[in-house]
Amino acid sequence: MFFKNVGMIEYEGADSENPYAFKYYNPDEYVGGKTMKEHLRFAVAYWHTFDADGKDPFGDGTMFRAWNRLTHPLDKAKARAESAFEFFEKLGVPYFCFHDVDIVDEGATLRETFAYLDQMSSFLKEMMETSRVQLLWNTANMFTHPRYVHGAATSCNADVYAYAAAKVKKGLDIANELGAENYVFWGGREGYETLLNTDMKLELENLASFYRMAVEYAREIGFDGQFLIEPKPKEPTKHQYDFDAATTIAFLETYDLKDHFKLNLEANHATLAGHTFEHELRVAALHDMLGSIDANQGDLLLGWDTDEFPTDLYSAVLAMYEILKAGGFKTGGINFDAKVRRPSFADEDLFHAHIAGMDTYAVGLKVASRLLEDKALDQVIEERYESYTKGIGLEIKEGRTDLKKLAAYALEHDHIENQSGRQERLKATVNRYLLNALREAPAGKETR
Ligand code: XLS
Ligand code: CA
Ligand code: CA
Repeated sequence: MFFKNVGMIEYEGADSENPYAFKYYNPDEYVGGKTMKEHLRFAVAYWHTFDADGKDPFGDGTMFRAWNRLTHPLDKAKARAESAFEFFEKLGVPYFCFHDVDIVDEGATLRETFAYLDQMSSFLKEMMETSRVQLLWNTANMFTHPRYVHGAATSCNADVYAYAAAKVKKGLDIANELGAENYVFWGGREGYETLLNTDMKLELENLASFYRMAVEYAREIGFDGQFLIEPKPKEPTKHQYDFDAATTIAFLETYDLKDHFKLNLEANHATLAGHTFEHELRVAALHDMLGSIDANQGDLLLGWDTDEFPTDLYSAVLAMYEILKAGGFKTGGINFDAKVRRPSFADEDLFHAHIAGMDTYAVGLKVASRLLEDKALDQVIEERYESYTKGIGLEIKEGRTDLKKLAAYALEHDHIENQSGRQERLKATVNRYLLNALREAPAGKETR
């Protein structure tokens, strides 16, 4: 046992002062026809929770986890997996996510790395069988090792491309073995530093071929999980190809890959791209490309990818509003791609952080569901676009007009009146629902 002082985390309601209890996340409570557990599909990220030690570019690690003290890679990896499953079970999350290098260190050769991965994949499979915790997604880390200095699937070096392909092949075998619901691509080194040394066309074509080969191999081995691409505009690379949802969708469309992928959207990546999280979710949903999310938040005062645990209730409401409007998660879920701050180095902080994140999204779910149920925001939108329900507007909407007809119409109707957008009123409505939901929270009532 690694977390001796922590028992099972239960729902105790908003009146509870127990720091080891959920105040809002009540897994079995029904919200709009489904339980919270079914809606939210929470996952713990292996890398931030079990691998990270708090080091930053200016300082050494501050977190000394018992499970990382062993020296042999496999001993360490197994201790880490045991601590991880103890954590998942105590927290009551249904899923976890990992990169290949998170579950076991790389060996001296690729062959040795694969042998380690095979052993750890069997080990995790056994743990999953007894615990009922499932794999939301796995991925290959193709950004940490110096070999990826020029990228992986967009590297100028074909040997690196082949190496990365081998890692993805192994990643898909593991995904298949463990029954992963999704397989993720995040291209932290897929981009460029300067156009002066970059053949962008070749790099993009190579990236498309890489994705296509992954789809083909998955089909060959019978892996039926969903492929996800996670956009991010920059960091570590100056300009990343999967910049944001719109860019990634356009790329997939250009190379005829769209049917095989959906997006894994991260809140902090949206803000780095100059978008709100809800913008990214809306764009993905419009194209039926919303797959899964990495829940976290950035810090406006810092401006980089700080990966903080989500505690901003307002943002969680707006995110859940988009997700519910899009029909909710299918293969996806809410992965906490978030890390405790460097000074929050105690093992118990990992629980406090996840409890905070899960409660935040539970509130988001409840409020968003109520807003949708009551159609609280719909009327303003309906009224705002009313001009397209009749007359010339309807002709525009139905494609029954042309520039000549519109010009003739405009000449007769050049005294234009606009209506207010009512932004502040809508924000106050969201606040009212949020505050009312918090007031009602202790009830935990069945609402199916
Ligand atoms: C880094 C990314 C990464 C992906 C998985 O910024 O968020 O952690 O989620 O490789
Ligand atoms: Ca992420
Ligand atoms: Ca991130």
